[in-house]
Amino acid sequence: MTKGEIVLGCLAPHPPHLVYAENPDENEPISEGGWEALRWGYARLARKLKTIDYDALVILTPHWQTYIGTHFLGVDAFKSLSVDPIFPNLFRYHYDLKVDVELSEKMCEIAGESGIITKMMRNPDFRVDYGTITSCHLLNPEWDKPVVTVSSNRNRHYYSVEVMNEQAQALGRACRKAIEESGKRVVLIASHSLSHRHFTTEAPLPEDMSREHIYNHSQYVWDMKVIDLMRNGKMQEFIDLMPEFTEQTMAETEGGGLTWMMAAMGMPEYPAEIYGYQSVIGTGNVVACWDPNDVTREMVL
Ligand code: 2X7
Ligand code: FE2
Repeated sequence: MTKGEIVLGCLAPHPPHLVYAENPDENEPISEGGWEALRWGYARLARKLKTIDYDALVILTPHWQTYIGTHFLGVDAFKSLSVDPIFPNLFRYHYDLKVDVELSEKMCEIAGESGIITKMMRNPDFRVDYGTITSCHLLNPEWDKPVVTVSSNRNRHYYSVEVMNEQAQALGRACRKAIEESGKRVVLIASHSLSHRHFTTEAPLPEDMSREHIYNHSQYVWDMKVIDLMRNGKMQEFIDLMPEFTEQTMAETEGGGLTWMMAAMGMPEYPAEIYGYQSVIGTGNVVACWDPNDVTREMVL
């Protein structure tokens, strides 16, 4: 069997606002648009994905939180209505997705063998989290590839960002080994924002762009610092700075997505492709990807 590989890694933020702004058939509320810098960036990355041959999307999301170990989706398909608990006014999405259970089981098995506490999630009525739905919708609106969602273990809350950072790297290395043994070509997704201070009140019209801005300047400066590290292929340095960045900006990196993805990809030293940066209700969001292929890697922004 040919060795499997990670063919792309995407940092894909999941504010449900971005799906709302697109007005896809699957989502009930109707908008007048908004957050174009992110949506146009996402559309360009989605076009790149169409040019890549891959078997499955594997996503780690901070909105599936597990307190004992890391869980993996373990049912062939999920179909339901996802209503965002905080923004039901803008996200009521009818999803219908397929899962690569074979790959999911392999990752669960190898992670378990490496000492990580794991569990397959076999409940057919499980409600898939909106991080998975939003990032996957924006990267692949056709939903024509199977997905594996990996939960976010709450190491950061039980212990510290430092412990999260170590555990997520161990999980990343285990997932890479599982992907290689599976023989599959896989796209990884770290589903989250960067700095994460929210507004405390919402604009009457959620898509009123005259009200959208980063929460404060220090959050912005931190976001630019870490994007600069991405651009310059200094991901080990970013992972080393993760505790400071995450604590000072309340960053959604706390769920482990980026740390997991970078460890799985062997801490890239090549530049990330940057597709767009914008705030959503004050949080900082970048759409970026790491393309291990020197021939197809581009300077986007
Ligand atoms: O989950 C989110 C998020 N990460 C960022 C912004 C807005 C809403 O939800
Ligand atoms: Fe989030």
